[in-house]
Amino acid sequence: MSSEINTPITENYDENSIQVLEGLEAVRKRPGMYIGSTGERGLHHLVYEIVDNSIDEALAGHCDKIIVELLDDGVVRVIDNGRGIPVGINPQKGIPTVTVVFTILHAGGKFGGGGYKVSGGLHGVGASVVNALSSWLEVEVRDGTHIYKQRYEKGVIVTDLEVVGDTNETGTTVTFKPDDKIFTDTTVYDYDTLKTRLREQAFLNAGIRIELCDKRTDVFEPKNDEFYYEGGIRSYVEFLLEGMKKESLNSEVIYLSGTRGDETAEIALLWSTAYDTKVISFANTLHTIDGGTHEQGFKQSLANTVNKYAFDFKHLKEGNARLKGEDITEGLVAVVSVKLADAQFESQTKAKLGNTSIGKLVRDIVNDKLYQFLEEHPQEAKIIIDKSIASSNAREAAQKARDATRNKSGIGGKTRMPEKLTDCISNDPTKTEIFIVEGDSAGGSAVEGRNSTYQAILPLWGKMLNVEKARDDKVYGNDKLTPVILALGTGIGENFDITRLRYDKIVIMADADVDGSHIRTLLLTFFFRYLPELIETGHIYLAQPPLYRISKGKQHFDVFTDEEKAKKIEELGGTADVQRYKGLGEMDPDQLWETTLDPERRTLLRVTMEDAELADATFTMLMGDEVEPRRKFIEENALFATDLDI
Ligand code: TSJ
Repeated sequence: MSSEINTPITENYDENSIQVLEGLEAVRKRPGMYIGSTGERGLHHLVYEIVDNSIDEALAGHCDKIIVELLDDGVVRVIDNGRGIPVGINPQKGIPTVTVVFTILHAGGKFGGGGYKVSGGLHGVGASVVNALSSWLEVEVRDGTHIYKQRYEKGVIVTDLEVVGDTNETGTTVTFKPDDKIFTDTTVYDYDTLKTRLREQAFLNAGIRIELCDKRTDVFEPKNDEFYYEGGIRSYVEFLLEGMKKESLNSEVIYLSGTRGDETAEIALLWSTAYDTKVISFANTLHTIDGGTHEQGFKQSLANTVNKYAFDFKHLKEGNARLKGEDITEGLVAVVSVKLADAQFESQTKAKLGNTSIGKLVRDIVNDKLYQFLEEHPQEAKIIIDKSIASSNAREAAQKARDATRNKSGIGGKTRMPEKLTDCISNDPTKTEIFIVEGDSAGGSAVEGRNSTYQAILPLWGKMLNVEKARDDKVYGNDKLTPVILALGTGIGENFDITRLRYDKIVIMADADVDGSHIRTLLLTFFFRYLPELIETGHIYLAQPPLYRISKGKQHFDVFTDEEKAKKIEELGGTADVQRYKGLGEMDPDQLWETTLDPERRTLLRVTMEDAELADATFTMLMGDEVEPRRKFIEENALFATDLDI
């Protein structure tokens, strides 16, 4: 396409008009090529294309407010308070620049030399595409003096750009109606889809105010949201954390940023109590779902920096293994946002960044500034490193458990059973029960007292674990839980297969004292982290051994709490014999059967995911480095235990 300098404007215009029609005709013929799809996604994409232009204006420092309105009849309006799309005649095309923007393919943002430095894959090129795919579109430009207006239908100019009034404001308003001949699936906008995207844009562009307003008269309730985040991606990380319903391990979000040439990178991160990792990355505010050089650079340098710091400051000793990337990223919540002039996107979905120079910038920033942060915040550094070490221990222990419980004899073979298991006779997994019992003596009574047809007994830990000594390695670091996995038959991790579960009910049976409570916490945490399916499918239970036997004459009542005790005594007229049950270990087999094992008389509590999550949080607290909450927990529970000992 050559622009011959000396050709008359009119001739040029005709030539261009033909190109215009051909260009926009191509968009209408193959809309998918320009907006990805003509389904719901494509429909929403039209809004993003338009809003992106206003965001570019904001990034250039000329706009701080963007409003998106959903109107009746599928119409959308986008309003900004920028400088207004230029209305002067474009020297190359001989028509107003605003008309160029809406009628010539790939013209937005980059025209006339006054365009923006930073432009993403599709940024600022989409106005003409949106125009072509709209049954009508109107643009209004306010330049501080006049209000200009132009209307198009299916991309074709139907009115010249004309002055329709005066104003002392500046800005651009675009109103359009997506063509239902193109968007045949649906032309109804989903408020929440737009909300999510616009909020994301507000996080990525700190200080821009973006408002979304549902003005459709047929919607159930008018909706309105405004997004404005002074903290930018720092706020984003806080928002993500809130959504995960987890707590931060760091006192505040760590923020790192840097610029080299026309490339900038910023990173916000913290560690949470979660076990998964949430890292999301953006290039020129486009979500790079498949990551790319920036995200990879971040993860690499994060692992290097934490390791370097850990060795430099003797958290790890010479000869210790390096912390693995996956252990360092456990619980990590991070947003990586880069801006660069010439973004190259790879992969099928065009959602993976390919530029190598930005990867290097990110690495340099993390290596430098995160290290510096760790040096200046030794307490935060210790939290991060302890978390990584705990993750590493847990991962190794899980691997051990997996190896130990792998059914080596293959399909149809007999699975090795743990030595201490006293199994039941039945092998009907819809009727059988296994009681995981604390301590050998309780195990002995349970074996004698049970119904051997369908009740199996597995005693754990001959001698109970001491709360304070039961650190991670005691729980996972050796093979203490292997018998449980072996007995259940399901395997663990990638070998997990619930159809091989050997029991219908898995019952944790522990005393109502501090050690019992610890063992419950520990087993629940174990199930929660490694066998959550068993909780989700309702197979895990807690036995409720009674606390007191209340007798009056020949009548006996077992009660489980102090409140029940008081109530029962009152019912019996204020006087009764009260016998306190000692620990499970001291019950005789008959008592154990009557109170805790017999389905007719016992109370079982089915464990929910919420219960287990709570146990997990308690466990983390107990195992963590913070002495104060642990001491408090032990004290409170010890108090409860002394109460029983009266
Ligand atoms: F997509 C679009 F083109 F339709 C569109 C553009 C839609 C909306 C709602 C806003 C915009 C837009 C464009 N807002 N602000 C601008 N700014 C410019 O186009 C502009 C203004 C002045 C100068 C200059 O160099 O003086 C340069 C530009 C690119």
